[in-house]
Amino acid sequence: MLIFHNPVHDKHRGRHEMFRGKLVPCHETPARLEYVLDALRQRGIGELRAPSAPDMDLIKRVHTPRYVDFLESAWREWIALDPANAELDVLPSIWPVRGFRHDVEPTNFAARVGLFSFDSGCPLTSGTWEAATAGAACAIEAARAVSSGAGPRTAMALTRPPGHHAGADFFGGYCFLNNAALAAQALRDAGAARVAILDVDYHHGNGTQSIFYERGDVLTVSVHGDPTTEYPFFLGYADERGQGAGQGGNLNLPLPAGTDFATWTQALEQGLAAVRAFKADAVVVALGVDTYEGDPISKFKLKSADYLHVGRLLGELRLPAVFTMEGGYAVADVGINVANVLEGYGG
Ligand code: Q9C
Ligand code: ZN
Repeated sequence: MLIFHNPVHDKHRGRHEMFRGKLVPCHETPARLEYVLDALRQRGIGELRAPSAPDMDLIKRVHTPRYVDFLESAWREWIALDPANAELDVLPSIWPVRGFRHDVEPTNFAARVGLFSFDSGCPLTSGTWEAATAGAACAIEAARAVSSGAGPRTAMALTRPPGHHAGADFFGGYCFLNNAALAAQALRDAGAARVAILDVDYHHGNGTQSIFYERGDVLTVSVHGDPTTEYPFFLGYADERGQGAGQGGNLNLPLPAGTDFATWTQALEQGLAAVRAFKADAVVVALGVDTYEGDPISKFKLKSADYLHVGRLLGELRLPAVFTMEGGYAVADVGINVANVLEGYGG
């Protein structure tokens, strides 16, 4: 297995996220990835690779050009407003909800931050652009590596910030560029006619779903906490099945908070059955380990040893596969849990 590791992930370093009227320290920290790297090294899992330059053309096909341009210039604009801003993160404070216009792009910076985001828990920092684009490069190269007939059939984009909440033109949920969607598009471009994305993060992969909702060539499946009570609340329900050419091409498997491994596995099996029925040529696994019993912001009950079994079940698909790193906030155990998935997966 090839592991494309983002060497500049730690340039994205949020200070605070808004929670119940207070700014609290970010859950999504650089240490998360260091624990994964340590666990993989210790157990001799995978061959580490560094990515080369990101394919901006591909990024601007999955995301809108105006959103990508905004991300690229956001930090510069922020500090141009006031040099003292260099010590602060960018957080949105106003959003165009129902009845407001989305076609106009105000020149005001705060207005554009709101236009391109959906929550106040996702700080944009001085190095967010550099880290997110290098992460996108990891995902794209992982996809290209498993597409070349001779090479290994499994690769991982070991990166942060994560990606699955980011849509074509918005950030949120600690995500800026949708690495899983970029990997899926790169697999399509490299010749896979049908690609499935299987999202096992605790939270619904709203960004990924929205990007492919009207497309028939990419199946999106997500097993997650029921959005009636769990973030991101406004998407991820079972009746969202896709639209137009994408009709039937989205499957949501919401589960109540408190779900244990036995019940979670039944949902995963349903997801795997959908991937098989779709006759996917390749799969992208959006791997979040915030389903762990010790996760501070999530409510499923998976134990570390369960992740070996998760890996085995995913491996039974026997498809070229790209893993992307999504959530998981029990920082010291994230490494063990991710390494267990990859060890169980084999290859
Ligand atoms: N105080 C991912 O797992 N906020 N994103 C939760 C906690 C958002 C999670 C509030 C959670 C986003 C990639
Ligand atoms: Zn998550």
